[in-house]
Amino acid sequence: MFSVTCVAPVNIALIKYWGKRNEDLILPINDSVSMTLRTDELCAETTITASESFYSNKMWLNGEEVPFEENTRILRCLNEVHRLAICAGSQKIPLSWKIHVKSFNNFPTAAGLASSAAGYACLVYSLACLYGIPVNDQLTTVARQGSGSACRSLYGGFVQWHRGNLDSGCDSVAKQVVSSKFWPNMHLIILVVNDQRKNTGSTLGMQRSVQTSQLIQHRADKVVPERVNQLKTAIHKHDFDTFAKITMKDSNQFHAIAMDTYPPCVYMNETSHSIVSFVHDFNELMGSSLIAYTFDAGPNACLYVLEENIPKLIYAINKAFPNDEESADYLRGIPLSNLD
Ligand code: 2P0
Repeated sequence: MFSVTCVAPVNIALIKYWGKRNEDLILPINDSVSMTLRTDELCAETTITASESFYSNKMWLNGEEVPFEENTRILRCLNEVHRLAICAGSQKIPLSWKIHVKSFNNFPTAAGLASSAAGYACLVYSLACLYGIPVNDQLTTVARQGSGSACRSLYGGFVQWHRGNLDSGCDSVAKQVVSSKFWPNMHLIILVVNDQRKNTGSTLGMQRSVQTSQLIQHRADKVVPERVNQLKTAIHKHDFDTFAKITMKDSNQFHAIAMDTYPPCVYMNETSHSIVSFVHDFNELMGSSLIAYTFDAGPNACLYVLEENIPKLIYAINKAFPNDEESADYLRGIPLSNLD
């Protein structure tokens, strides 16, 4: 019997992945860029045991058994890892042995907090460790076939998922832009607006957007390539102001496309929009962009902020959105006037 346990953190996109050109291989229509959180933060933890005595492959997610053999994405990841093990000549354990997978998320599953990214990254990384195959760009193509955004969680720091041009998908890989040490004072604060399962899952939502949005191709062809370059330059220069503006614009454009989808995908709610206004008011009051919001396929706000600005931000959040909803000025439309 062999067993491995690994953790993989969530990544939060700055330039969003939204739309596939190949549903089967999970090939995106545009590049995306994200930041991976640290391994002691929002994480999936997965233990995989392989044994000669197991009769079938099985999987448990947060303690509940979930179908394995019926899940084409899990099967594809397992088959791809087996293929890489054969290519690498690794004979650490026999490929015929069945596996049991136990995975836990330490945060709400499917609430737009990138749970599938951490989950599939962790599954594929654990399989790679189990079968003794290297963690490299090729492995990211396997995680991609579990869940697109998962390929970005195999690396730390800032990561770019290249859409690639080949039909085979072998050039649709994630690569690290810079490690987390490059911008160590970069932090992410998540304001959990709602931790319930989202209405329209990302897979279905982006499928509908590709079919019905008239804006999505313009974004993929004309907007994202330039934005990715500008964002990477801002990261390399530690230019938070530019980083923030690009991040916020890209979140807004992604949600504009979600709304341009028919029927529309409505992920942000009233509180999310209040947070957007709060961030713009805060930045205006401060004289430059000290906070960047970004929203995934859910109402929760992810706020990028440098460490030195966290106390000001927390103070302002508590003032604008006190725990007592009755006195939440911001929700009642009263703008932030000063921070005294
Ligand atoms: C992202 N999202 O770049 C974007 C922003 C949600 C909004 O990647 O169908 O769960 O498994 O490839 O990876 C969510 O999409 O979708 C996502 P599939 P996935 O983070």
